Amino acid sequence: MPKHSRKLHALLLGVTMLAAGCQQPQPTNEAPAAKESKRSASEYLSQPLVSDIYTADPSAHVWNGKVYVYPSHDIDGPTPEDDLGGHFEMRDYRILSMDRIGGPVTVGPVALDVKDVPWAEKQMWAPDAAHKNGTYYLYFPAKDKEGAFRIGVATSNNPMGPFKAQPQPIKGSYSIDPAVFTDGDGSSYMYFGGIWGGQLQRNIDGKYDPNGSKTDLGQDDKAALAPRVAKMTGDMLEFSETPRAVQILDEKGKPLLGGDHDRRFFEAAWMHKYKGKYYFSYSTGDTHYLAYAIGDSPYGPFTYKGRILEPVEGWTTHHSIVEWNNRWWLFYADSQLSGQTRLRNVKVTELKYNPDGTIQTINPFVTKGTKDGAAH
Ligand code: FUB
Repeated sequence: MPKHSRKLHALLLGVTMLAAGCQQPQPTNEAPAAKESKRSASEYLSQPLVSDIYTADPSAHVWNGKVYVYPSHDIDGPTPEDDLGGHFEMRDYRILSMDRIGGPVTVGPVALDVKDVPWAEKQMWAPDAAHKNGTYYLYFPAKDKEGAFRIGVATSNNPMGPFKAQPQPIKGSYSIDPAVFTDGDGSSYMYFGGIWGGQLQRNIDGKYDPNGSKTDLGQDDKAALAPRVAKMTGDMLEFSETPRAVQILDEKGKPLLGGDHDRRFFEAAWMHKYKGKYYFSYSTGDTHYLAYAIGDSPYGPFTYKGRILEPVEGWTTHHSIVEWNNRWWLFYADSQLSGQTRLRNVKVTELKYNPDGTIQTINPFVTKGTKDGAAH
């Protein structure tokens, strides 16, 4: 980018973030502008929540009136990009907090480092968190010493950490992207799984097969690989049952097929409840949509309803949905700050429902008639 347009880009970014009430970009040794996005800041629907570290996969929660975001902490590593996500080499977690959406964002110190997780070797991917009886639980996937993804849990009495990891991963856990949902009756459920680099296809019967397929089942005309759900034990540290398959059905009640890349589950599960219905949402991975399906029970089945977010800049798309101040918010991520798939930044925008409970699809870029959903 020529020098003058780089300056204009920085100016626009600052102005837009100020307008949104967000933190201004800070100079940093972690976020070099090695490659910048080709778009100007004003073309994006919303602006990065923080720019002094790279963040992705935002799992947001509202606790005691404050908003906490549990993201992946992206770093620039040496591994070349591949289809299995080897270039996502994250080694720790840092948590974000804000008193209000659109307000200043605090970036916490390291909350959990891979070196302090006895069973984990590398790749601290998308985490989530839960809160019960004064204890905060951080759930995270990481590769163990055999190269298999497992899901671990760490606890703290502070939502920002530091967290102390349990010595072993959750028994019976595998694959990636845990999302823990607590229902109105106090029962908690973990949704998880991801195909390709997320290894769901290498854990068909819950046992890791290092020689399994690299991508999916390779059966386009059969039911797609299903994400998993398991009820948590009362102490939130284990599964109380063998994980079950989460069925996502089409409008005729048939499971979505493996070849239906525009709609089938890939990774990044999230669950929220709206007007008594359960909304299971997820990424379609190689087609880059955030999609959702609605059901009557936390176990499903869920019927596919449509898209929440059109493709963002960057390969991955991952999100969470929370209610704050009587409105609903979509936390998501793109690659605006770096222009690189592996160095992402989290964002937030408002999510709206139609009267029939369907979700209005969001375009992450500004077109005529759209504006920054976070600027309130
Ligand atoms: O951030 C690493 C992986 O990329 C996550 O676990 C996936 O959901 C995708 O965002």
